[in-house]
Amino acid sequence: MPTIVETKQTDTQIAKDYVNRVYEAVIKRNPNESEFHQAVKEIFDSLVPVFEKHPKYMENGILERISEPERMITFRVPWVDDQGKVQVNRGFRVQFNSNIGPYKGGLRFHPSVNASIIKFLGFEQIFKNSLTGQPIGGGKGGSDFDPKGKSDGEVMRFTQSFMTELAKHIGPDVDVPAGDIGVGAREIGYMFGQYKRLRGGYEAGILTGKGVGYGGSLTRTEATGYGTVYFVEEMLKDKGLSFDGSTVVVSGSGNVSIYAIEKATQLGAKVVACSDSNGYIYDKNGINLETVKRLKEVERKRISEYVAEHPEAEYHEGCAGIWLIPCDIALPCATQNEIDEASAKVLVNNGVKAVGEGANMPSTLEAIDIFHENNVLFGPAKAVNAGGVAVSALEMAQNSMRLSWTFEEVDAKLQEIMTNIYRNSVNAAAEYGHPDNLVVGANIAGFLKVADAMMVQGVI
Ligand code: NDP
Ligand code: 2IT
Repeated sequence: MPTIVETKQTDTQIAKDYVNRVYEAVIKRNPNESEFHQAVKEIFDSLVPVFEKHPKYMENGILERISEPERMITFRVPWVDDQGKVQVNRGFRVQFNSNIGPYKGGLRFHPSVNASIIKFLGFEQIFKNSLTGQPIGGGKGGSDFDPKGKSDGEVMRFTQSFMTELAKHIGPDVDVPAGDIGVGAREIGYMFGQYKRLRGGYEAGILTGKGVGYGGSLTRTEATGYGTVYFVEEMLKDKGLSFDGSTVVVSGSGNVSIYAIEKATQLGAKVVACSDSNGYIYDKNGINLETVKRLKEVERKRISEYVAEHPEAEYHEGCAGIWLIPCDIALPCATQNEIDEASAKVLVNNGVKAVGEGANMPSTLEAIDIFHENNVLFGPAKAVNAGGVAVSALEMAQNSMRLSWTFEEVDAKLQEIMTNIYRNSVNAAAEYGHPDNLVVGANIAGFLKVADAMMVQGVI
């Protein structure tokens, strides 16, 4: 008779072997896609306790299925620049999982975009969207087009060409894109116009992040940044801490960063630094957000210009240096892998108490280990930044009902959603034997809902 302990070890080993086997198959099938491998590894490793407890998911091939996109579309995007020269970019849309709702996720326009980046983002989106409690599946898309330095006319011609192809694959009940890096109100407006023209009808729910004058939701612009701060405030509250009186560093100076800075400041924090891909500013008195908003949202200028108006502030070349600044709370809100092991160690040595990932996968796996080993409160991206897509789902709901809620109503719903995500992640972490590990908790809580839907919908 095996002892109980021996049986338990065997179950753990079976679960680990399963996860490792499927992970190896993912690597083999998707060579040279390091970002996708990283996102898969983080999630798969968290799920071992789930397979140990519920072998039915292994028997049903859930991991094999969930890690293979339902559909991946790539397409040519030709357009004509201001000099009359033909340019060609590549467009992508990954429709990763639709078991709990239509594919939902942003579009990224950045020269670094490739299949690996789109797949890591789409894979993460499955679990993030599940965590929101809203009926939305996982998708993501974008292009290697670089909006930087392009005229409005060039951006319009590119996005119209992009949408002309994408329109064949999306629909309000099929796949609903939104913004991400390089895609904001201007790009969504052009894409909405082109889709409407192609369809010959007004399908408001085809995109989210629309202007409030034509079907957009109040609070969507603020949602990711505000939601990030609401989530981190919950983490802090549990340990008797708060934003009030704290020193905060926020990387990036785009949509997520600006509204994270705004909400953290409203809650009594002093945000002393932010950045763009060229460098960072340090303003020991606290960043003047009105200047950053004007420079970035209106004038589309570099963050270095800030110091011309605020001579007391410093500008430093190189965006990674921002993590050298001592702070209580770090909110990486720019891009993937912006905090590596070395930066994580500096943050820890400087006494950071909490890290909340406003961007997608901003910390490397090694950096996350450093935070956990040093008892830093760590909020993972798919939980922390889920407020953006959650309000996108609320925008879809309002479009379906043909009505609009007030800013206060949407903000209250956002706060409730972020608190629920936090609680569900904490509870799942504890139930599956990793108390206080929100990476494990968020991954498990997000996974279970999708896996259960996959179980009852048959092998598809
Ligand atoms: P924006 O395009 O509005 O801003 C991006 C910011 O990050 C800019 O300051 C940009 O600097 C900087 N940045 C972008 N790429 C790099 C890079 N390779 N290296 C250094 N800095 C970089 O994008 P968002 O604010 O919308 O997105 C930021 C992050 O948040 C992304 O990871 C995105 O996936 C994630 N996210 C966004 C949501 C949303 O609702 N918008 C929802 C959930 C997550 P520069 O201008 O110089 O390029
Ligand atoms: O990464 C993300 O969650 C987003 N870019 C927002 C997606 C959305 O559909 O609002």
